Amino acid sequence: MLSTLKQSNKLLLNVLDPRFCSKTCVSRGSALTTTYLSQRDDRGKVHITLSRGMAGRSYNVPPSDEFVSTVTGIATMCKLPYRETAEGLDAAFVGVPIDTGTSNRPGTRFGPRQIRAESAHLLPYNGGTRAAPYESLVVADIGDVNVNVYDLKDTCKRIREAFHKILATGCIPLTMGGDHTIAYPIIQAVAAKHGPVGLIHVDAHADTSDVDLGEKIGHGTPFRRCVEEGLLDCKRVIQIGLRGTGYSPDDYEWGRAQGFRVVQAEECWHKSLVPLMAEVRAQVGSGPVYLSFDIDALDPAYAPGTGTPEIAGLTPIQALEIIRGCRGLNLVGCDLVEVSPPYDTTGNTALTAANLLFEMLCVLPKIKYY
Ligand SMILES: [Mn+2]
Repeated sequence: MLSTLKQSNKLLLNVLDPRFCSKTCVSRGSALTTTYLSQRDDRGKVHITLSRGMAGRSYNVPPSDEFVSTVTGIATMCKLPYRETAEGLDAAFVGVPIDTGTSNRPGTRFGPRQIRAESAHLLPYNGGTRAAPYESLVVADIGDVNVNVYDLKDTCKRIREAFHKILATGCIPLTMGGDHTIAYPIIQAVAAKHGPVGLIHVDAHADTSDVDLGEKIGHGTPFRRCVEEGLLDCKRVIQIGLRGTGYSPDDYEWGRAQGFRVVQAEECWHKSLVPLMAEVRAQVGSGPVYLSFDIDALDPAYAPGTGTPEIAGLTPIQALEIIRGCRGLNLVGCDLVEVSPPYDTTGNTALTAANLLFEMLCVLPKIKYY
């Protein structure tokens, strides 16, 4: 049984369920109409989803915990609807649950699941920037790429093919890793659509090694592969947060020799990164740009749940300054990688990742701000 209840500005919630029958809701602007769709399953249980219509389009809005408990429901990203494909979406959250490219601690195959679980706490509006992403773009969670946990090269092929399909619909992917290997096949698909892209790469590590143990594919090599294949517009590549021990004093010089701007963590200490991001926006310009954010860019005090932590990293405030500083850029895709839940029993690393992914959504092109 399916029923849709709709009034112009005032909404009567589902009358089929006694929990909701006395509630009413007023939408936040006269241009908006909000529709609650209630569906009763075989056991008589009622399920509520919400969509918001504006200017002839229907938007997906996470259910308000004014009516629906935070802890209920299948754990999709931000409690958005699940969709089988990216068709009809402006942006989509997608998981790539692998850790087979990891050099040290494993566990990032569980990243997307825990990020989704912790994201239940996120509400629809950005209180800091006044962004209203769900009044601007049609967004959903499209699930995970069906990776092959026994074969990393086959996994890369599966990721590339999945992202070709996502990008062909015009949808912007917001990817939950997974280890950083995934950036290589994703950027292959992104560059196939957009040509060589700019890159804002936030990380403790350069991830530009040539080989590890003779292997070309791994989480330490994705951006070397991208450069070799001409997928990056190297004069529009910025790496931020690099630090820690290396193989030689010249570890970051390979990237600089390609034309990258490399901003080591020491240049970020004790500072707001707002001025840096003004320079980044000038360097990136109006061309297509991809944002790849490794959670290990943050200090392990804030994000211990990751495979290759390095001390003295960025703060969550600086992470917000970087992402919010991307507003106005022509972002064509974003990822948040390297969350390894087994190393953080508090869930804070995944909670931080969920927030950063929401912030990425809030700076995509065409987002409305109040
Ligand atoms: Mn990385």
